[in-house]
Amino acid sequence: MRQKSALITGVAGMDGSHLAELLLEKDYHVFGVIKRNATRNLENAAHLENDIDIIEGDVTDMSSMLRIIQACRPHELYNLAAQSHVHTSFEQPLASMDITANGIINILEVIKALGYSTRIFHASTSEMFGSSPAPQSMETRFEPQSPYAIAKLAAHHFVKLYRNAYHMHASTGITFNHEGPRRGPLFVTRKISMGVAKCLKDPNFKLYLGNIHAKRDWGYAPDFVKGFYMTLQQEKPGDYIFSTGETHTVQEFCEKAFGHVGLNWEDHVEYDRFLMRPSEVDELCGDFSKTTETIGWKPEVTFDKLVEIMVEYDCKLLGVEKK
Ligand code: F7E
Repeated sequence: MRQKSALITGVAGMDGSHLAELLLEKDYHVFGVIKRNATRNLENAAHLENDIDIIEGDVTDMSSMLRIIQACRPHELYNLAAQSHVHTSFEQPLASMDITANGIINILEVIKALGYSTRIFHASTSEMFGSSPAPQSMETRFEPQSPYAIAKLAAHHFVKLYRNAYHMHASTGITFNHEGPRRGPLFVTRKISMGVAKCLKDPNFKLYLGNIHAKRDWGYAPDFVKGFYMTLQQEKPGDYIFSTGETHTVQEFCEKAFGHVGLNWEDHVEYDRFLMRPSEVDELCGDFSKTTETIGWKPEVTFDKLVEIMVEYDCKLLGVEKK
C-alpha cells in the first residue's frame, strides 16, 4: 500500500506546524503549502524543512491548488490557511473573505473535478457563533460578528454543501480558541505571555490591551490538531466542536500569567481604546460532548497549565527568570 500522504495548507502557522509533526510521527508523507513571500519565511514550520515537502502556493488561486493537489494526490487534505486575526478582518474584509472563504471553495472544486477520494478537513471557528449565548453546541445558532466570522461561516456551509451534494468526504472542526507558544504575537494570549516576560526584563514595561472582559474558551493547540487528525480517520465525514468547556476572561488570563512569575497584572496592564473591535464576541464556551461521543476526542491541557506553558516559554526566550 502507498504510504499515507497529507497536504496541509497554512503549514507555517501554529496549527499547521503541530499537525505536520503529528502526521510525521504517524509516518505520513507530509506536503505543506506556504504562501510565497520575499524572504521565504517558513515561520513555525522552519524546523520541519527537511522532513516535509514544502510547496509554494496560494489557496486563493485555483490553478495553484490544481497544480499542487494533482502533483501530491494526497489521501488527506487539511485546510488551515486563513486570515485568522479577527481585528484585522475589520480592516481587510475583502482579503479576509478571499483567503478564508474562497480558499476552501477552490480546494473543493479541484478535488471534485479531479474525482479524487481525498478526505478533507476544514478549520471552522467558534467565532461563527458570535453573539449566541454560551455554552455553544452543534445546535447553537450562528450569529457572526466580524468579517472573519462571516467568511468562515460561508466556508463552513460550502464544506457541508459539497459533502451533501457531491458525497465528498469533507469535514469541519469548529475550533474554539486554542493557543500555545507558537501563537502569533498579536493574539491576546501570546501578547500577554510575551508581555509578562518583557515586564520581568523591564519593570517599567506597559502592556496595552483592549477589552479585558471578553470571555474565551482557551485550549492547547497540540490537543486540537489531534482532533483534526481523528476527524479524518472516521469512515463518515462530519462536523465537530473542539473546545475545553471552560471559559475565562482576558483579565483572568492576565491574573494567572503575571501571577505565575510573582507580578501583579494591575501594575503593568493599560487600556488602549484602539484595540477595541467595532463589534465584539462577549462569551465563548464550547460543548464538545458530541465530539467525545462520536470520535473519542477530549482536551488534555487545562487553562492553568496552558498559561504556565506559554509564560515559561516566553520567559526562557527572553532569558528572564520568575521572581
Ligand atoms: O482575542 C480581546 C479581544 O485576537 C481574544 C483566532 O484564532 O480565536 C481567535 O480569535 C479576545 C477578544 O482571539 C486585546 O477583543 C483584548 O475578545 O486572541 P484574540 P479571537 O478574536 O478570539 C478564534 C476561535 C479564531 O478562529 C480566530 O482565528 O481578547 N483582546 N485586548 C485582545 N485581543 C487582541 N488580539 N489584542 C489585544 O490587545
